[in-house]
Amino acid sequence: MDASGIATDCTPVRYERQGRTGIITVNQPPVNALGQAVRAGLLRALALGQADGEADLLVLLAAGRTFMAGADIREFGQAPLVPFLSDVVAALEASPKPVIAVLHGTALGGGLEVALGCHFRVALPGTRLGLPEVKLGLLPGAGGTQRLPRLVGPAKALEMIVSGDPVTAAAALDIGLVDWLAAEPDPLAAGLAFAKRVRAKGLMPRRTGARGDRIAAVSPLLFSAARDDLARKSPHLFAPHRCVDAVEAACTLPLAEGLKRERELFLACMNSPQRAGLIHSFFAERAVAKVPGLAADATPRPVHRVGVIGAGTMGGGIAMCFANAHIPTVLLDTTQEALDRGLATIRRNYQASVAKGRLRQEEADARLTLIRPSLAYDDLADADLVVEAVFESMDLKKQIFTRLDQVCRPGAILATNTSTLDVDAIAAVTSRPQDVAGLHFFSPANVMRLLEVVRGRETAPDVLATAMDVARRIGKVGVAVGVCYGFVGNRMLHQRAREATALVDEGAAPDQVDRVLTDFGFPMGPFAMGDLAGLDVGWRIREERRKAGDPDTPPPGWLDRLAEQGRYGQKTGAGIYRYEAGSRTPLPDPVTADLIARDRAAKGITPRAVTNQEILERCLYVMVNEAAKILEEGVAARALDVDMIWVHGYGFPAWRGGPLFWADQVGLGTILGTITKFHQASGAKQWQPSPLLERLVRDGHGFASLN
Ligand code: T1G
Repeated sequence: MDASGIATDCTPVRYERQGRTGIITVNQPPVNALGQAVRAGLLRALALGQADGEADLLVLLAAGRTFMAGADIREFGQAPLVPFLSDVVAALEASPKPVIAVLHGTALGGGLEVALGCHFRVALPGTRLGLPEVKLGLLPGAGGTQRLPRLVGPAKALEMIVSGDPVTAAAALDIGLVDWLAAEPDPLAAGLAFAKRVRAKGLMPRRTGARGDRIAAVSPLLFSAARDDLARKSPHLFAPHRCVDAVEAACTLPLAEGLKRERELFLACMNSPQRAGLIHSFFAERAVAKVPGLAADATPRPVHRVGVIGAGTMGGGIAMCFANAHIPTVLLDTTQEALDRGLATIRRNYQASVAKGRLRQEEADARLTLIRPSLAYDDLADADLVVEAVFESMDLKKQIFTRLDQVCRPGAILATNTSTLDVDAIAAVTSRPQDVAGLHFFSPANVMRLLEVVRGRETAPDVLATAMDVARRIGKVGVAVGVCYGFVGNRMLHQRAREATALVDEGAAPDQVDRVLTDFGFPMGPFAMGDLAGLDVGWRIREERRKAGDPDTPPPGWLDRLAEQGRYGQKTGAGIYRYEAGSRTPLPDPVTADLIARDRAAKGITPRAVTNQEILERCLYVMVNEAAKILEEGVAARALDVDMIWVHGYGFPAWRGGPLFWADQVGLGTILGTITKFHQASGAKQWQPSPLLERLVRDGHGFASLN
């Protein structure tokens, strides 16, 4: 109860008055999402404010770490509940008393739309403001596409709504999105201070919806250019195109009709399967951070100093990840040349970010100084975590871990970046296997968001908890996996690569296979990816496995012939495809076609016409079947873990939700039927239906039931 004696609880919203200022506070942890209760509470509190004769203006703010971060995403896909958010926004805008929104933390989506309905907006330092709906396969559905253009102009609004990226408080002031950057540390103090200014200037409500000056005479070229850009950059995505339609409506229709058009477009997005896939990705990305079965008291160990062994492409990228998180890092290699080469690459990467305006020079310099080159293992003695990132040789990795076991302090975590080798065998050469884990980064390590956190047989719970926490701190999507050949991602990739190669053996062309997968939504197909990663990598691994007598590795074929000729892909100007000088565009190459034809002849294969549907089914269903085996073995705990590994590590389109979410959309019965058909036709092990898949089909369940 405050000095004025007025406080009414409209849980989770509260109305109270301080002096002549009515204060509406939303309090719905963790992010004040605008669920039904908050919407209803806002309307009740607003009505109280209107009725409160002592209050001449109202301040709207939120408790906790952030202003409203949007509609409650969990409500999507269910029957819509009244009051609708657009009704709340309209009521705020219509208020006869000035309403001031005070923004802190993240004012996103419906939260920013609520603020756009208010008459004045004040932001605290550090606030981020945006309309990220498009990232969920949606568009702002509570007036954002109609009011934002009226406030900041159609070009800026289009940029913000189509990208979904937030702007800073300072930028928001520059574009007129907010009226004032508060110096006060807390929203209430800032609101009361700005209320004084409004009162002093006798300011009346300013209704954004009524403004027309910024949307008059907008050239249609703005929208056609945006559509062309989208057709080039995101040909598969539905929502961004609808965003352009909605902003165009704001510039061509009166507000009421524009809002109606926005609603139609919003519902079209809501009904698009892409929305379901992207919302699954949103929640799955957060769920993977919570490792099932990891004891709540498994407290992460402190990690303030890190060591990275190997200054090659992976090691350098990994060192950048830690420096980017402001963690001092010792980068160790065996020769000064190797160190100089590694540091030069790191320096070049930072300069490229500065040149693109993504990083200030001082920040780049500061990060570079956090990476200390070294030739001496003793410099790792006080490291809290060491990541080994040398090339794939078990002997070399065992030597390194034996050395680390001697020099590193007790309690230090020893991690390997191996992508295929047995983490338990590496741990076994140390006296502390409980402190060993895998941290499998993806190339380029400073860019790719995925981090497979490999839990060995002996890995201690707090070591796993530390690794997951480190993933969060360096901005990665950490996914916990068990030990097996290729862990989760590469094990499935291996099956897809085998099927893709077999399809070419049987008659398909590499570019046909790649086109089927890019049409599906992958940024590139398996063969173009092979050329990017380097055909020598796969060739050396196959050669090692053939030498080890692995029955699973096929005999040498056209892919090996290419590598034997030194055609490693982009880095040698030719691989499966050929590349014009300075270009990364893969061009079909008659040399490869000839090699394939001769390889088929040598194997007695008469090529046949292969349909795109067969290519899609064989490349993706083999992954689904392998993923089911991985889940059965417990190498992955949940289907969503597999989904996030493929979305963040292998370019599986996020709008399809990941391979197992997608499989549920296709229908596991259909997939199992086709897998069984392929198995009967080929007898191949990879097509042996997974018992888990059979069980799910029998029980009428989907992979979602395993989340
Ligand atoms: N609805 C429901 N739950 C949400 C949520 C939301 N909007 N935002 C976050 N959560 C949950 C999240 O799942 C997690 O739960 C916890 O809150 C903490 O989140 C009509 C159509 C705000 C920047 O897209 O970007 O408005 O895992 O771990 O890293 O036009 O959350 O603890 O159980 O992410 O500090 C538009 C989404 C909605 C913003 C905070 N809004 N949220 O990040 O914490 S659509 C968004 C975020 C819309 C209107 C439309 C981030 C964050 P749990 P967190 P964080």
